[in-house]
Amino acid sequence: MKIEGFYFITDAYLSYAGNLSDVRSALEADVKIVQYRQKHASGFQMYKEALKLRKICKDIVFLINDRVDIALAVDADGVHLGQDDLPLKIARKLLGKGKIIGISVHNLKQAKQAERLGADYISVGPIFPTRTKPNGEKPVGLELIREIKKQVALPLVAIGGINIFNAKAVIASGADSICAISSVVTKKDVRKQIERFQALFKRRRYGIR
Ligand code: TZP
Ligand code: MG
Repeated sequence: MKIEGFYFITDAYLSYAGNLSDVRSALEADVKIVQYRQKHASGFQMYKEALKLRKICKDIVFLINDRVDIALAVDADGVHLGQDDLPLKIARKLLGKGKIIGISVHNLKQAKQAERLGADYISVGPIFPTRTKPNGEKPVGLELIREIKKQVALPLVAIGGINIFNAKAVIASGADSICAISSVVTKKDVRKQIERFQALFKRRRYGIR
């Protein structure tokens, strides 16, 4: 698959305007991939919200974080898995070949393994320190993006501590896509924030530094 530009992830706790409004703004900013991420809700609540988001994300890629069951229930386009979620092989068995599986990696070894096991894309992070995922891994830095891009052919989404000021360096390191949560959803004008990131990708597309 091809991933380029801003990758949107929901965060109902950090959000100023709420998930539904944020996803609408992301669509207005021409985002082509949205991930519903909700770590603290019941299956019922997740199902109801994911169903709503699936409906408004009908023309773009809509993924569910962690939960293969919710992805199947709302006919999402796939899932995004962490290293401690269901094994990729099992998720693939449950979802079938037609669905997208993305996986979070924190080092080169995991990136190579993701490719070997048939992931559709990888996310690499946290690139920089972040408070959004407090118990997450240590920051991996830009060097890991360059290293992985040299050795792994999968589309790469960079995540973690990315804001409009450091995003240019992340893109220059070879990231196909970037995700920023707190620097986007905490703001009043989510669309405008995302458009600033999108503009950086447009510049790269046209070879402007
Ligand atoms: N995975 C790695 S870092 C992270 C996730 C979900 C959080 C990113 O949030 P922020 O606010 O953009 O640093
Ligand atoms: Mg996970």
